[in-house]
Amino acid sequence: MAEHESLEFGKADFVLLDNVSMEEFMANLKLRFEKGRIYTYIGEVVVSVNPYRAMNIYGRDVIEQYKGRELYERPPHLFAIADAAYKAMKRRNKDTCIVISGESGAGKTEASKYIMQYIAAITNPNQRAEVERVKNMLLKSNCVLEAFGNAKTNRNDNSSRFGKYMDINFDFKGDPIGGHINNYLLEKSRVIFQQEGERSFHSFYQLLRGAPDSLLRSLHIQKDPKAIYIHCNSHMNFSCINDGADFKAVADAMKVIGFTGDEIQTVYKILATILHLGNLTFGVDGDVTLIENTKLVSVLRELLSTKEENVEKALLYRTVATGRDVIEKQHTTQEANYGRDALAKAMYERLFCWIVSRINDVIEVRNYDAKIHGKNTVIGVLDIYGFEIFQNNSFEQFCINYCNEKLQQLFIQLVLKQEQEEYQREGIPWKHIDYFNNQIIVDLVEQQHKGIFAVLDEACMNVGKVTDEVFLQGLNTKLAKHAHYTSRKLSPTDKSLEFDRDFRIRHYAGDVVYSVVGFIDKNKDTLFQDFKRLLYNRPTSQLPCICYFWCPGEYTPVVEEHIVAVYHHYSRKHWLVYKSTLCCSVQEPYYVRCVKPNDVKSPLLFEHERCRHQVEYLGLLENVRVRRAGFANRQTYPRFLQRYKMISEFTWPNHDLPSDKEAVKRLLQGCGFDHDVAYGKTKVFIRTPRTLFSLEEQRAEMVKRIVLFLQKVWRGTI
Ligand code: AD9
Ligand code: MG
Repeated sequence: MAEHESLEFGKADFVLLDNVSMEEFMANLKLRFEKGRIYTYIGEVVVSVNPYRAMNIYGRDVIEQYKGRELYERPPHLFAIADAAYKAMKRRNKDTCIVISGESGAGKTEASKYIMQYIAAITNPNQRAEVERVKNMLLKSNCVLEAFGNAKTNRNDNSSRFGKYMDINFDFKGDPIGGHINNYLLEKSRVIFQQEGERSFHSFYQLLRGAPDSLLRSLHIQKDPKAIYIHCNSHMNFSCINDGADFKAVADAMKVIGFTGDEIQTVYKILATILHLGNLTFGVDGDVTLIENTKLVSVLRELLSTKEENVEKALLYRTVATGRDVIEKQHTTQEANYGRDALAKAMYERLFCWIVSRINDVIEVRNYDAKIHGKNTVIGVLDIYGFEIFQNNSFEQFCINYCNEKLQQLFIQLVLKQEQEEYQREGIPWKHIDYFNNQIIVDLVEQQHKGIFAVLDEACMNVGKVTDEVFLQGLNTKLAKHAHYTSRKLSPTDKSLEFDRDFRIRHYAGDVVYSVVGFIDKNKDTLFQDFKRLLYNRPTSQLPCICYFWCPGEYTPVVEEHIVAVYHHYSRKHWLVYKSTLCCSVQEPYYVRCVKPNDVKSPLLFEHERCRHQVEYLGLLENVRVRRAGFANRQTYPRFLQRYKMISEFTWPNHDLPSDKEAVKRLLQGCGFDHDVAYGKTKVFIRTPRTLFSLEEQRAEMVKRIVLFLQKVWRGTI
């Protein structure tokens, strides 16, 4: 527990509060925020409040203060948690991960970057060139990922629109030797549409604002273009975002990472292609659908290095199978519009995945020996998009908020549930601490047969025309009695449900009204095969990377569209399953819980109600209660003895007591720590970290004495 700080700054660990009540918790959080102390512990969990101003607490000098120190030795900081995760990995030779959560704009991405900077700064004391290279790549990759995966939303000017799990691999010395980035579910609909006040991905504006005139000319883009996809001009300029400078920084970062000049040019071409696609309009002549602005077709042909007629054909026709025949069917204008937008979204998504895979190529653990023989341990850093509520919430918010439910479930399982269950199992006297378990909401979404995803998937698998309304009816039938679900139909008098298309989920973090419009379409995520053919076939497109966008196995010349659809929602589900199993079973998680102090990005404003709500739904008070009544550390008796037996004459070199448990008791009584521990059936539980720290110190002292003694024996001076 961090006790060293002056009380003027409040309690550095919520566990030290005189009374664990919401009032005291909030008073402490507020006091610390106002005094510029943005981090506070709950044991080993860091609670962070977004300062919305540059803090002078991340420099080299501060890093030095945290390096190798115990958590409670220094004021609370992200660096301390990063160090703890790093130490735990090294000491126990075990994978660890740092899970960062909080709503949109609470400071997760910034936290993840500081954590990575810290790890980069404290490792590789010998300046090995390969390790330096890996570190540099890991740090540089953030800038590229943010350019292509972040956007301004109404909640956050630099909002992550994808989930990111970054693994850093370490060799036996504890130096980073590689890494891997998993990206999850990019919000690609943003490519074609943004809500009022929001922007598309930064990359588009960076190109328009930062690219030299010659480049823009070659892409057939004017400086202030009318680009429908990014409803240009009105949203180009945000004082807090410097697109022009960022363009250069991202290009430099890409070069450092190893993107070739050709590849970078291709990236620009794809961005330009997408902007041009957005301006493409369709009309009809009799019953023939045609492209109205034909000049754009030749621009697209040039940018995609393909044939003009191929572009036109892919935009206006689709190949379908009818029985044994394969025919080319003309799109209606509506279908053509749909196809164009789907192509733009798919291209951007593939571009993003390709960029991530190129980064992975260079940061992957290279050294064969390190991979096969060496002890290779991992620290993972999970930074996803935070819980969000907008004026209009659709499928994207639904997926993002579900993802946050899963993360909360993970926290509950590990911090609140298993912890308490272990005390009970071990026979430690324990009064159960109650908390809200959001499993019920997770089930609402993912339960087999009657969860929202099940109903949605069933609707999408239906070959006939199933509309969003029919899907909503399905939900109403299956979920009518669910406490966390309702809809306009089920609650006709409810004022928050304005339209027939609305349904509402009572999330752990608040009520969200979703509009069902577009759910089926977005879940199906259909992309006409003809576009894949256009871009995949090497003779058709000559661009260096675009052919990798669609690998050969991913489409067969004529597949019924719903097969493609199945592929997509399976991928949607898999990533969530992967994430939760990953963090749950293999690794030991450390938590950073981010709080957003206000909705106006002010460094001064601590909106009490807003913060209280977050503290409540994050379960922080319950976390303090469990932590306070609980124990900081636990170890099995044999393991405890193995490490500390040398500090007691009763156990060194071996004990003759009836059991290891008795021996541990004797040892701890001898050290005067008996009052701070509890003896379970198989494990000893240590209440405060200070006790453990003191045991470690005594052990280190003893090791020193033993070494000295042995040296004397060897030299024959004894
Ligand atoms: V989202 O779910 O991706 O929309 P995040 O990631 O939680 O969200 P982010 O880290 O992007 O939020 O923080 C939002 C903004 O708050 C940043 O752009 C900074 O302007 C500001 N911020 C956050 N943390 C810090 C900090 N430690 N110091 C200074 C900060 N400013
Ligand atoms: Mg973020």
